Amino acid sequence: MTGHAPDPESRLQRKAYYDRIGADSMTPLWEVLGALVPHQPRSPAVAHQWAYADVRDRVMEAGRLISAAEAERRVLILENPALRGQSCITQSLYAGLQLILPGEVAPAHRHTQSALRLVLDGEGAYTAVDGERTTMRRGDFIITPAWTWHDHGNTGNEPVVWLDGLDIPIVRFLDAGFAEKSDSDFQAVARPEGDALARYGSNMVPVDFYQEPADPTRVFVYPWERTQASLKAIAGGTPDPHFGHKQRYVNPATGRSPMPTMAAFSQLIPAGFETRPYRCTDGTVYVCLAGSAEVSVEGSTFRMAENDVLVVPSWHSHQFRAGSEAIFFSYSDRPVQQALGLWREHRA
Ligand code: 1HN
Repeated sequence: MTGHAPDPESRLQRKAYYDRIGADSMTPLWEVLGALVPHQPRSPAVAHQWAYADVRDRVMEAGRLISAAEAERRVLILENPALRGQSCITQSLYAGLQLILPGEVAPAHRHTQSALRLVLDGEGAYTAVDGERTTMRRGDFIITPAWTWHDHGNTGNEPVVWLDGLDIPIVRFLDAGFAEKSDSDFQAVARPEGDALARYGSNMVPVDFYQEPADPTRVFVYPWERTQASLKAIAGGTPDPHFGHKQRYVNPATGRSPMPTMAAFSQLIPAGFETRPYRCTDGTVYVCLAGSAEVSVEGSTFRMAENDVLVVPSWHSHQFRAGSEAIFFSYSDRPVQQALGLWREHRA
């Protein structure tokens, strides 16, 4: 941290000392202090785009190599190029592309990791969460809160692909992971499709229903139809200079994020609109759902088309420029940072 380098004699003495204390599992703070407490976030992750046109074939190839049942989940993990081997897209988030073919089931299990899905491609799949099935349609944002039973199936006649977002690295960091498999491949259907949305997602909740702030929402599907209608309706107004028209998904019973560890957002960038540079401490995974846009991240430009995925690491300044009107989904660890009083943003 001091500007001057030690003389060779001191270096040798210190090195020998470090070796001696190393034998007692100790190490000097002063050699690492700057890296431990940086002036501002210095994420080891890099900005990176996965163009769906390029990766779709790779995903389909997996469908010829292994069944969903054998794989348990047939997923290609999107690994940050700077964090290879760690199964993560940022230091705190996991992302993957999951494929389910006609007639397949991904068997029921549950785990303490929370999951979100964004449906990208194909029709005819369903997912079941704690006894209720929902048909997966493109653009639907679906959640699987921690420790809820979930299984997926495809009763249609085309492959279905969605993006999985999980808080795996957070749970791993805390060494708090539990998981179990169900005895049967799929859960018994306990309630008709649409039940949760009717009970908890229609501006009302059951009369005696109250939740704690960290409780996940009982609404487990946020249909694209509703998201799109909301964004289109507000797009007539003045866009925010940094976001265009940006909404956050909430647990309607609390106003908090749908799950305690991950926030999700949907935003419409009007045609021809350019957002001002923005950065925040939550590294964010963006997916282009409609239209196309250029996103510049710290000087690199990514041309985003439908179903493309882009990761923007913590404190990386980014800016959108939409040719045609574009809609982006995104998710991040923001609720964790906010709960801990760590979250910051900067609007240039
Ligand atoms: C999982 O349960 C799913 O249920 C997807 O679809 C990806 C990655 C790691 C651990 C569990 C799913 C997963 C996962």
